[in-house]
Amino acid sequence: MTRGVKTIAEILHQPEVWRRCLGQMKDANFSALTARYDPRTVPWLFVGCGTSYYLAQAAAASFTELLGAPAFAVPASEILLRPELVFPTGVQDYFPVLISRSGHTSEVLQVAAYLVAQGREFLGVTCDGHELAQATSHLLKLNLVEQSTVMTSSFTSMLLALQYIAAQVAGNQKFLEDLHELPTHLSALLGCYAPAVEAFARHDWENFAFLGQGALYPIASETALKVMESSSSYAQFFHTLEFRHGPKSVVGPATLVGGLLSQSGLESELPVLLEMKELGSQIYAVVNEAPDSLREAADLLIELKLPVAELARIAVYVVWGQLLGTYRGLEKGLDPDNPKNLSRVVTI
Ligand code: F1P
Repeated sequence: MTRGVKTIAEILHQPEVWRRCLGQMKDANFSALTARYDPRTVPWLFVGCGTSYYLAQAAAASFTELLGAPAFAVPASEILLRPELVFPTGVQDYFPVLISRSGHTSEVLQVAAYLVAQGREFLGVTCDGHELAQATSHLLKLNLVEQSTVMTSSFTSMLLALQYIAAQVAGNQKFLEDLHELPTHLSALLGCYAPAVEAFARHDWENFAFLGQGALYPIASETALKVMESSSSYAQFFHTLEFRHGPKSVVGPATLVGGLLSQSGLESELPVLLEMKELGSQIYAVVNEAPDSLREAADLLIELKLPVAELARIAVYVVWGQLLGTYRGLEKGLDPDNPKNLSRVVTI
């Protein structure tokens, strides 16, 4: 049985998929989106489930950073079960963005129906289309077919597409150029680091904690989810400095602590990771430029050296967690193409 081949192929083919999706975005026109709402002031509300919820969080951070707009992310279930918390009384103007690789997830479709019943416009972001594509005239459907149960290239490609929209609306040409450079850089990085991740995944940790601040927090969340889904391991995720406030009690020789370190926050974030090394855990670090202290301490160091804006790097940060989870699953004798307990779409 050739376990995990589909998932690994989809992870390793991300440079080609990114190139194709970014090319698709070049020809896209989003002026209709901003015809009725000022994109810099309307609160953007990003909605998704599972991986697509973490994508929603990363998109919200990207829209705020690129457009200066208020932007929030909620799991679809919160709108269904606690709408009064999502829409405080008096909040009228917001622009929803519903994200779903399949376009078939029940909770997302129920939110779409809720919005349609209110006569509210929304943007649908999907790969497969299905009912979500039928529910709205504002649609971003990526030219991407992903067969694996777990989301990998769909997560990164939809994230890049949403960052593309924000940068295009903001008129940030440099950021758009940065995004177009990423496929070439990722291809080189995969050649350099994928074998190291595969070797590293042979360690038999009992638990994992992935850390990130700002737009890297949802990337840390998605990294943990990939490890959970693909290797049936227990992984948590925290804002980096939050890890000191209690959760670090789990740290020891059987723990892997992964730090997704920003350059702008490195001075505060790095000491947390080094402290966990002192407490006996192994540490995995993804960073753009590594200081010597990290080079000496890291058990696995992925140094990106990307000559692009910090926000344009975040999709690249998740790739190593996608590989780590998949290779860890294979080491445990599992099949990441058919992850335990999971289905490709959750319908209820
Ligand atoms: C969302 C999702 C995935 C998860 C699994 C089940 O799917 O929860 O995040 O990894 O594949 O579905 P979608 O709404 O983006 O299709």
